[in-house]
Amino acid sequence: MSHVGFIDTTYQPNYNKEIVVTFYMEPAIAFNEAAEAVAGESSIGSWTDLSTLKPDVAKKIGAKVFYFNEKQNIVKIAYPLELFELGSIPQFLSSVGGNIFSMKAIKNLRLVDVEFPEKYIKSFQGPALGIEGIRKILKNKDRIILGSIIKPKVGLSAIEHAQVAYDVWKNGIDLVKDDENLTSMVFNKFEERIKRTLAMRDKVEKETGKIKIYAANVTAPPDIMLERAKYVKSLGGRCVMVDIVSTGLDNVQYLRKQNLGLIIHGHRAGHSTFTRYPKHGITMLVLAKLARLAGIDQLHTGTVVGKMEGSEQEVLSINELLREDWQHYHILRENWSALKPTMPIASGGLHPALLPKLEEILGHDIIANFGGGVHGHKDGSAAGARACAQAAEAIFEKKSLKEQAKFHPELKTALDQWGGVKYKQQR
Ligand code: CAP
Ligand code: MG
Repeated sequence: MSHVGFIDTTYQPNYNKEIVVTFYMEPAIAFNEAAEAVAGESSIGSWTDLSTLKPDVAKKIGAKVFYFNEKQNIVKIAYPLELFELGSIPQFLSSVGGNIFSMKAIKNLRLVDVEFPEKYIKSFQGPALGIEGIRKILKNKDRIILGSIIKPKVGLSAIEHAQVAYDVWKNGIDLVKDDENLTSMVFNKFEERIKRTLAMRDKVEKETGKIKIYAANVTAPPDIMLERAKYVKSLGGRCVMVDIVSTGLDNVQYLRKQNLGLIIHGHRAGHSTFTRYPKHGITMLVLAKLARLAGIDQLHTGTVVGKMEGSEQEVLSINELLREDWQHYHILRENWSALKPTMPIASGGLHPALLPKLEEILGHDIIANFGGGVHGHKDGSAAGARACAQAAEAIFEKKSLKEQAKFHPELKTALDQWGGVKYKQQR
């Protein structure tokens, strides 16, 4: 029987051949013993030495704790690629996102970041269209893309839904989306909603000469999800939306593999069940990396200024990762150039008065989504859409919203209505 030690602080990881994971760890036993247990359980080890584990195998594919800092609660582990099945997010999560989170040896454990070798990144399809593809479809090179979630989340009939979509598209919104919990309801069946909403899209495109996108929520068990995505495609749809946490990233991979040529819009409802508590779980950054691998073209990542939790530093680092080929803050250790970039989506509590600050922090290469900030406008959804478009126009022309509102009554009303609505901003 051989004893396997998983700690070697003299070890230099090979970023081309190993997946390097950074954990935040609060141990329930001695720090080094807990680190050892985490590395073992997530790779080849057990709670005892194993007669079946050959020393040469242990040496070759055992994980290595190459750095730990007890004061900062940081553990860095290098995992040889042989421990992973290429192209499989479920297998990755069963390893480094698996049993280790249940062990009594730890009080808290957080998967902070993962650095993937190029070979691993290349084994995934990534986005079919990416930022360039989305901008090409919309013929919009450099402006913020304006989106609107039809509200109420659930409660409109298919006819009403399609009419509201028409109203906002007609008045300056580029992308209309279903809400995360709107799938196929007794009073708003999926097929009817899609048929009617896409018919309205065609009508508005004819009337305005502008391209519009409808992100139809196909979230469902995989067989039904696929049927629905094919239905969207058959009616000339350009985009489907998937709730990536509740549906599962494996199902996103499955949908992407069908090569339907559709934009996949990733809604992250439920991510905070494991991303929010700062000491335990998996960070949104890691989820975003997995979403890009799986093939999400556009992903909700937060607003900083809106109603959802997420600090400026966090949202910026996620957006940078999604957009870039190389990850700057890793000193060029991770090469994502094999996969197309994913477009970040800012959503949650946005209204026109927040748009300048949003642009100042996150830049213009985003989709800005408005739900209540369009459909809560005192004069209705059409006026709400106009107010958003007027605010975006002002930003593009480098004018203040106050100046713009002098000649744009819908924006003026929105500013009067919501100018005072500010959420706590996290640095
Ligand atoms: C926004 C939204 C989105 C959230 C998701 C909602 O509506 O439709 O689902 O933005 O959060 O249901 O809350 P409002 P995140 O514009 O009316 O707030 O993007 O942070 O994942
Ligand atoms: Mg929503």
